[in-house]
Amino acid sequence: MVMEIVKYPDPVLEKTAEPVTEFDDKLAKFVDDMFESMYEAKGIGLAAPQVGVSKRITVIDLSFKEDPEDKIVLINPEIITREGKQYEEEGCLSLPDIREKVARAAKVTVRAQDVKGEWFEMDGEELLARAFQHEIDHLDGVLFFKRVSGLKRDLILRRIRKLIKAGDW
Ligand code: GNR
Ligand code: NI
Repeated sequence: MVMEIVKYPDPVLEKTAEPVTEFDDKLAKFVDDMFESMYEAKGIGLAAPQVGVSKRITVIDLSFKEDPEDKIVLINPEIITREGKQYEEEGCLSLPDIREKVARAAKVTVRAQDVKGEWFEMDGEELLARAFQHEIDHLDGVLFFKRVSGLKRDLILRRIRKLIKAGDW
């Protein structure tokens, strides 16, 4: 089932999401629905708050191909190591058509649970490292415009306000 993606300034996007404690069929179904919604929206990642669910769940697939091999599910994820720096453009399905360069770690290791509740670790660099950091930020209620300079953030907020006023958001 495709779920609707909520846009800023929906308050769910700025809340700290709750840890997942039940690894049941309902969770597995929700994760499937998250992938379906992400592919439909043509994103490379999606966090549960973006579909209005304040839980620490995110899905990532850099390939767009719906190949089970490329699907990454992170439940209750944490970044355990960060190395280096990168500064590249990001977008967000909850901030349509807004793109800005964001400073991120170049390489990270995440520790997370899978859909069955098993803990695992995974390394990512370049785009995957960006996706890990972007999605985990969503679980902490942080949108990428909070990580750009105050001046750029004000410009983005002004643009969004204008779009909302015009009914184009
Ligand atoms: O589709 C997305 N592209 C993207 C590009 C660079 C860094 C992060 C991302 S994630 C984003 C989808 C999204 O909003 N996930 O929360
Ligand atoms: Ni996003």
